Formats: sequence, structure tokens, C-alpha cells
Amino acid sequence: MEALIHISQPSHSIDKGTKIRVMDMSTIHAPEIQTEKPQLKKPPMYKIIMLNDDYTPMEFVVDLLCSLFRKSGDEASKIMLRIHHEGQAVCAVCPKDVAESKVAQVESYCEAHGHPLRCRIEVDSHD
Ligand code: TYC
Repeated sequence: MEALIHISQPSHSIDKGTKIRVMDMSTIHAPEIQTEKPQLKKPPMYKIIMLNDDYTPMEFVVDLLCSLFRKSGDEASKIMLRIHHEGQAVCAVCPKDVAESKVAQVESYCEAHGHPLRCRIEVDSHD
């Protein structure tokens, strides 16, 4: 096998007969250099979908969207009407643990007020 050897000393200053130890080239490995950025995976997001029913008062739904989902009065009214007409609407997109605790909050608040409003959670495929 042929090997290219780099000696840091100028060759004329090496005494004749000096022994140079050469490593077996097969043991030299090029360092692995990572050129691509590591792809950090984003956590999956979940949609909170509010469902229609025939009993919960519209005004209660609007108030709930304003207080628990920080919607403006205008946004809350639009979402409530969409639920009323289409059967359901997304009212927030967030990580799973946040979505679960929000839904628990909504349902216990509604139950405490005697209203049957329900929500469901669905993984968001758009992220
Ligand atoms: N459909 C209800 C009504 O006519 C209003 C309503 C809207 C209920 C949204 C639930 O998530 C809901 N009073």
C-alpha cells in the first residue's frame, strides 16, 4: 500500500537512519462532520373542536369563548354562529396537554351551569 506521509520537520534536518514510525493507514478514519442541521421535530398540535347542541344558550357560548379562549366579542360571536349552523367549529389549536386541560375546564364550567356543551380534540394535520 502506498501512503503519503507528512513530516513536520524539514527533511534535510532529519538525520539519515532516523526511524519514522508510520501508523497503519487503515486505522485512520476521517472525522464524521455533520453538514445538515439536525431536524428538530415540532410537537404535534391539537384542535379543540366545540360541538353544537340544542340547549346551551348562545350568549353563554359567546361569554365562554371570550373568557376561556380569549376571543374578542366579534370573533366569539362568529365562532358560536358557525357551531350553531355547521354543527362544530375549531376554537383553538394547541399542544395536547393544553387542549385536554382546556376541554376539562370548559366541560366542568358548562356542567356547573347546567349546560350540555361538549368539545372534542383532534390532531391537527396542518403542521
Ligand atoms: N345551538 C345553540 C342554541 O340554539 C347554541 C350553541 C352554539 C350551542 C354553540 C352550543 O357549542 C354551541 N341555543
